[in-house]
Amino acid sequence: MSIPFARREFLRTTAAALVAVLAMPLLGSATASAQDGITLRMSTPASETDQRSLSLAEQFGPAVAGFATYEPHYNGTLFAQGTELEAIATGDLEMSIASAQELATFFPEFSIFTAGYVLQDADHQVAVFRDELFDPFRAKAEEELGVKLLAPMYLGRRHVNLRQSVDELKVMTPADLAGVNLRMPGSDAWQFLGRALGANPTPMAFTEVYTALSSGAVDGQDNPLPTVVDAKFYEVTKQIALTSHLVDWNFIAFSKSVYDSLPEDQQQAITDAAWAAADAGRASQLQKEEELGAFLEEQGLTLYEPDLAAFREHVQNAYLESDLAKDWPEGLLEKINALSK
Ligand code: KDO
Repeated sequence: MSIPFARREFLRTTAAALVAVLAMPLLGSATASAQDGITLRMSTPASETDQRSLSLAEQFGPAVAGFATYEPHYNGTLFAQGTELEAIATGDLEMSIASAQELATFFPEFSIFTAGYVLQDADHQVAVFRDELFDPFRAKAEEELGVKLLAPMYLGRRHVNLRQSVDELKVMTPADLAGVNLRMPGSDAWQFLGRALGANPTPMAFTEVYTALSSGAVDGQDNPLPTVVDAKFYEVTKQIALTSHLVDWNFIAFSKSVYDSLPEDQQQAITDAAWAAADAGRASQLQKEEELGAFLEEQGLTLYEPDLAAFREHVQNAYLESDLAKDWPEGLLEKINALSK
């Protein structure tokens, strides 16, 4: 798969601009605060009650408070979903909760981390992130985009969440999703996953999904249970087919030029704080995933397990036969698989 022209052109000009930015003293990219500290603006489409937002606010913010002000912006109000990495690269933003799908729009090989049924669970994500196999990915994001990937955040097991009741449509195999208008986030990697599931994917920003579900503009969406609850999608849907098609993750993404401008002890504090937030967020998200099935059933939704073997086979074949897989480094899938316990 080739990089879309606009992204390619962006990377070419950004690489040149980065050299210039990195050579400059820090002027206003991380906005200087009154006491000479820096302000770290974090933009995310997630709400302030999302577990990743909460763990950053509770762990990261206080841990860096001695030298920086953590300033989160939720619900895509500062930068729209999918534009945050570009904003960090150009010096307009300091932090985001970035997805592998967004990184794949710049570096196609990241799509291996967006493929259905590859990452097995939260521990597997951490093992992959810490393994040397991840080093070239980290380096590419830093060197070519000016974005440091500090720590992996657990988003959770994505399932298919539909407006139709199970009497109208029961999803046991990918064939049952034929013609289903499934909202997926708006990038190629996400759209591919929607098609691999057997659905008809519609690109749409996260912040528009509730309205689209309630008006019937889409039949459904896919997200982990804690997101279905946090975004109140349960108010406008009737069922969840527990496909677990993607154990999804994000990265705490941080401006390399800001990071490099800080003394070593502050750099270390930032990295430690990011891991503390990621670890706390992972634990609470896992706990919510355990608990929320019962809550959703109380809200009147039907939750059930489809034919997982049929989904796994269909999704894995779609990836292996795709152009996406051509960009995956030789032997990497096997290395990722070997890290799963
Ligand atoms: C979504 O748009 O469905 C998604 O779950 C994609 C994730 O990568 C992440 O951006 C998330 O939204 C937002 O943080 C909102 O939870």
